[in-house]
Order: sequence, then C-alpha cells, then structure tokens
Amino acid sequence: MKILVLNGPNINMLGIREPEIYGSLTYDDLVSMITKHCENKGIEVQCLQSNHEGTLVDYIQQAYFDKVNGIVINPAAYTHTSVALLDALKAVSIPTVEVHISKVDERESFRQLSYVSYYASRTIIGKGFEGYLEAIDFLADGGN
Ligand code: CA2
Repeated sequence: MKILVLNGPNINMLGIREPEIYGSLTYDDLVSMITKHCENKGIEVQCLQSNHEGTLVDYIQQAYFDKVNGIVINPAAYTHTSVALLDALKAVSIPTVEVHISKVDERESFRQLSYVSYYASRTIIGKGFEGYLEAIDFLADGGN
C-alpha cells in the first residue's frame, strides 16, 4: 500500500501564524505524525508540499507512474480555484481523500467551493492533523 500525502500553498507555514485557525503545530510535526502512523500500519507514504499549482499537478501525475494506491490532498487555497488539480486527479484516477485542517464550512463564502471535491471520495474537514490520519486509514481500508 503506497500513499501520497500532498499539501498545497502555505501549509509549510503552519504553526507560524494564525494558530487559532490552524493550531500551533508545524508542517514538520504533521509529517512526523503521518510517518509514524504509516510505519505502525506498514503503509509506504510520501509527503510532499508545494506552493505552486503546476508542481502539485506534476506530483499527482507522477503518482500514476509510481503506482500510488491512494492520494490524501489538502490543496489549501487551490481548493477553491483549481480546475487543473481536479483534472489531474481525474486523469490519474487514483482514490483520493480531501482534507482540510480548519472548519472551511464555517469560514468565508469563497471557501465554500471545492473543485477537488468533485473527484474526491471523501472530504474531511475541521479535524486538524487527525484528519490526515483518518484519510490514510480510509484509503488503507479500501475506501474509494
Ligand atoms: O483548512 C485548511 O486546511 C485549508 O485548506 C487551509 C488553507 C486555506 O486556504 C483553505 O481555505 C483551508 C490555508 C493553508 C495554510 O495557511 C496558513 C496561513 C497562515 C499561517 C499559516 C498557514
């Protein structure tokens, strides 16, 4: 079982500002948490982050050639704008879970639309870092 965890723009700034929305843990803390969780479950995992839409598209395409079994994606701000990420996910046709750390449904109206949701099997919101682990477990348990 091979999972790609993909994070979009500014997720590398977690813990630095806006702790009331995103918590005080950092991106490195997130990666450690995911790595440990996957080690315990015998899941092979790769965690990647980019601030660039095209790079995220490249990572999704590469997942196809790397025979990745599942993608966990927090597209961050590109959630609300990117048809390119949606198309990339559709193109590779890999089971995908969308994760948002914050309660996007209770925030600004521009955060209410997610293009990636048109493809994702599940969207997990407002559970902090735990949401990523839940998404991994869902994919590892054969959810698609
Ligand atoms: O709740 C989420 O996980 C989001 O995907 C996070 C994005 C936001 O644009 C989405 O609407 C919801 C933001 C990523 C992190 O942004 C930071 C901003 C300030 C300080 C640290 C991180």
